[in-house]
Amino acid sequence: MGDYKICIFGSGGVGKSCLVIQFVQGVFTPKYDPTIEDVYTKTLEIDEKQYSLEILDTAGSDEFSSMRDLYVNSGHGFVLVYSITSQATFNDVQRHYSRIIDIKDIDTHGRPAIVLVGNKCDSENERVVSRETGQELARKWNCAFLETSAKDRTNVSEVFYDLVRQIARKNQTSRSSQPSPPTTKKNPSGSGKVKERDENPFTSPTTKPEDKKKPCCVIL
Ligand SMILES: Nc1nc2c(ncn2[C@@H]2O[C@H](COP(=O)(O)OP(=O)(O)OP(=O)(O)O)[C@@H](O)[C@H]2O)c(=O)[nH]1
Ligand SMILES: [Mg+2]
Repeated sequence: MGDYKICIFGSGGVGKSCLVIQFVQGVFTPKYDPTIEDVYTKTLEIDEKQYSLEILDTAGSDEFSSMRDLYVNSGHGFVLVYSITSQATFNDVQRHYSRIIDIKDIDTHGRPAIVLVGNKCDSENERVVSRETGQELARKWNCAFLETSAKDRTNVSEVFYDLVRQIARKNQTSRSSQPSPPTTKKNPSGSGKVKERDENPFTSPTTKPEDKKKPCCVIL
């Protein structure tokens, strides 16, 4: 089973948490509750293979920090999110990309697996970033691009499926970038939020509260 660590980056309020929660739990949360840092897990079956994802949902308000550099170092794939209703968030996503490229050893491992996401595509009347502008940036970065709506679940699963496939392809072609072997989790078959704030969010997951436990979720 592949064990993949995925980081979600983007400005505050673009919908990072809503995208992850919609993907993992299948619900939309209209109330804005700024994230400090959360890790979610989900088990997927894609192309007849099992993948265990650890998804790190970061704080959009945080300035770049050494913690963030640590996430980038240990992450296998990245979702860079802006809102189609905010030009500033589109500009910010380019700073996140530059940071990832600075930290990852591209000469050794090639370009990291990335999906550029323009969220809130349900809010067409508030759109200020055109689809073409997003596509153009993704072409420049040579990465995947999707417009999503966490609200109505448009393209939400597709983001993570695409990323997992990218990581799997990269691992096939480069043995040196193999992800770490599966670790024993306290909720091994679970699907949900597993921890909040920790020294290294990817290395020591704690059991999530009992009342939030979900049964194993496998997407076929
Ligand atoms: N219309 C619409 N609203 C959305 C969508 N996704 C998120 N929102 C709303 O945008 C606000 C911010 O969403 P969050 O998911 O908390 O944003 P975030 O990027 O995690 O923000 P930080 O945790 O502060 O970095 C909330 O009020 C959400 O309900 C979407 O696809 N469409
Ligand atoms: Mg959040």
